Amino acid sequence: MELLKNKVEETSKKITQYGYQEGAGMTRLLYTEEWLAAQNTFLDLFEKNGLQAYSDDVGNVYGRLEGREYPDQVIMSGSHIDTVVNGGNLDGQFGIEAAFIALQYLKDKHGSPKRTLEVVSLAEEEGSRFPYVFWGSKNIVGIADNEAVKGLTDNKGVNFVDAMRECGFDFATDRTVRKDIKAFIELHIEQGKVLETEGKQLGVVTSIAGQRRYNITLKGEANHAGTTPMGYRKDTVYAFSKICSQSIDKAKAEGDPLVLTFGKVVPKPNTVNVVPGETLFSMDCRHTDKDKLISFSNQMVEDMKQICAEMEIEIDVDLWMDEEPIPMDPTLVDLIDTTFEAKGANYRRMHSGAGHDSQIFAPRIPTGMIFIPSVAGISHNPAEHTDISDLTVGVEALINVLYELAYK
Ligand code: HGY
Ligand code: MN
Ligand code: MN
Repeated sequence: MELLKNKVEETSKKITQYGYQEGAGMTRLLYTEEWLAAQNTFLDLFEKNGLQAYSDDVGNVYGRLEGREYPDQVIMSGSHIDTVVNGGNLDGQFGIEAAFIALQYLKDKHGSPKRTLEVVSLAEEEGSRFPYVFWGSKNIVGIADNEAVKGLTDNKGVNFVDAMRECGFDFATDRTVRKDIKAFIELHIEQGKVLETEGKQLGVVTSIAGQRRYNITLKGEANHAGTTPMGYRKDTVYAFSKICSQSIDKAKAEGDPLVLTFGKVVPKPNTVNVVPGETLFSMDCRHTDKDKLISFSNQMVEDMKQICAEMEIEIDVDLWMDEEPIPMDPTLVDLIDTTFEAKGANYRRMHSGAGHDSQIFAPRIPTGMIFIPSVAGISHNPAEHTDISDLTVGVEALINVLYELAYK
């Protein structure tokens, strides 16, 4: 365990430096300089540690340990290299580090596997720079929407394709779709507090909640803050505040596991003495039940249209992400469970409220996820933390599961 603990600390230091800012946490967005530096560092680490290192057409990075009996059967493990703005250095990043450390350990201890093992550093999952999610994993399974990304710009007006080309990736659309992946295993921090509250060290993920994300624009009328009587205003921040308050109250009334978040609110012109004529805001709605997710989010949209009609404010609703709840592969869930049982691990089965690349792989490739605890359940925050002992137990758990899949 000491060896694994040192490897975790050593690898984390090498990657965290790209995108980390003292007091502001991690910001490593798709196709930025720090994103490219982190991907190149993983390529170099994989190369230097006996793996065949390569990247694909969109910048996913792989380290391959060829199988001696079934080289065309790939057991893949990894996660995403991108982060949210001002997030932590474990969400995504640790799943790649853990897979890399696991492959090194397995190679050193058991030699070549029967089936090929690959660690993957997925290009993008969060949707933090451009309003498109799972760009890395969707390209691997061939469902990326090229038309959807072509016109996208980030909040500085940089175009998606230009950003991609700046990192050396052409926007070719005939990309290779992987058909050789026989299982995908993702180790990830829980980003909630179930494991910590119950004193468990590991989670066996059974399903991933569905999520719908919207960009909503309210158009009222910009006007003078001093000369416009309250009764004559078309104030979009006021309209947003009504929408937000009513929606959150309804979400609370609906109860767990439904969650509703208005994470981004941008009034225009965002000036102290101007009645805000326009407000752009986001809505993120999630549920483990597909029908409830659809009915609740549709109702929220109807409610906001009603509020806007009463206030004579225009509303435009763009549903740009719509992922239904996804079960993990039952055989893999059982395999992970029995492996943990056999090792006397302190674990429980649970669903994931957070989205993950595993939900893109799962309908197409047998997929399983392993959780480790998040201190105080905090994530998407510079305070995101997991104790080194839990990180190390997570790597060990991943080693045991990958051994079952690739060496037996
Ligand atoms: O938002 C999520 O659930 C994930 O962190 N992308
Ligand atoms: Mn995240
Ligand atoms: Mn993540």
